[in-house]
Amino acid sequence: MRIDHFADILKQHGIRHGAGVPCSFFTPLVNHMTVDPELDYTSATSEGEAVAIAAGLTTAGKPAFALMQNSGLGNAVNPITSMLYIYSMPVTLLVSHRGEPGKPDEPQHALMGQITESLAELCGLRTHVLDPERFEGELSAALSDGVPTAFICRKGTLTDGPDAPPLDLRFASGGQSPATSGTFVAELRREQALDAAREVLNRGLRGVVEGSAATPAVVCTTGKLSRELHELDDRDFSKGNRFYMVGSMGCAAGFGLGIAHADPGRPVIVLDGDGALLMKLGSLATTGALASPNYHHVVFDNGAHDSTGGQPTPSPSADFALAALACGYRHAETVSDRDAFVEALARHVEMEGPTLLRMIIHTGARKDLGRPKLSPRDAYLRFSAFLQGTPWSSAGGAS
Ligand SMILES: Cc1ncc(C[n+]2csc(CCOP(=O)(O)OP(=O)(O)O)c2C)c(N)n1
Repeated sequence: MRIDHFADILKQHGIRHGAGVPCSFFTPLVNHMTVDPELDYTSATSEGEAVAIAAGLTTAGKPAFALMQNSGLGNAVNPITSMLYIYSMPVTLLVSHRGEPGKPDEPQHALMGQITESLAELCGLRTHVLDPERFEGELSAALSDGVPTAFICRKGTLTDGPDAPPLDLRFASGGQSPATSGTFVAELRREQALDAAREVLNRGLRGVVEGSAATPAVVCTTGKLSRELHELDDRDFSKGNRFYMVGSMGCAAGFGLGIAHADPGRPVIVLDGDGALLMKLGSLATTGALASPNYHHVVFDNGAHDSTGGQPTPSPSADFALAALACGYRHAETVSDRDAFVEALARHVEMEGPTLLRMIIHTGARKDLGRPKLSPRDAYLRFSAFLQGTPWSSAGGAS
């Protein structure tokens, strides 16, 4: 299938964005996307991150695909099962088929080659082998049914891409330092810090949430952070600008990045945990490279996986502010007291991003902490409606 024809089908169905980790089977597509001004490709650092970025774009009304070698399907299983599947996000996956049974290939592809289709199906993806005759109809059906779908792409299916333009790269080293330095000791627990942040997070929200471009989109990481923020002021479902990620640990950053990329006019605030950020630390590099001015990363760093019992993470010796700057963020700093946090957060969302604010906190949470009562499907529909400025109608009410 000629790549220009394949790309035309994507465009005709509103897909102009993609994120991925490449496979040589997709070289024609990736090369085509670098020269076709109507298409946009983000190079992700892991296949799970690619899924998260494509999910963010799609949620914000810019349908997107995630592209990966079938080896990377293994890296993406959790974001597919805990995010695309449970929220029923209509993201298209393009998965190459290395190690196709009966065809000679490298040994590392032998097992995954045998299980690729069945693994995609087991992950809840509507799965097709990419067939030039059927692709358009199957893509159209997947998008109108609103389900996550995988197209398994065999060797030689996509052809005739252009050569990649030559790269003229400059490699940065020894940039700026974080705005704060020294040793930081926690004063607040996460819930107290979230409480202090609410005024900024809710800025621009009126009684009934409207899709004003000034209202920040707030993406909350997995675990107790989401539960606490929901309990603090969204039990009446009034905060349509919030998305609580119930699984897909580490994907809040990529998901928020997809949203920021889809709508540069909307501030995006990602509330992350140290464990989650460390799980997908490559997101810092993707964010720095994309340089979205509207992206603001806040890391609640308690040096622990607090949500699962407080087991330590290596974050006390991992300076996220320094790492963010090293990856291309425009501004980063660490704070640990309430006033400095509120001041810095308010300042960051007004700055040109990407910015990163590391707030040092204690472990610990209330014993009687509840859970967001919206079903995952409704949580997705509510947030997507907010981002697209459309009314939210519940798919089935609170769960
Ligand atoms: C892929 C994956 N691995 C592990 C878990 C279990 N889990 C849920 S929350 C969490 C801890 C997250 O730690 P951190 O991001 O530091 O946030 P904190 O709980 O400290 O607020 C873990 C390990 C998960 N949900 N998904």
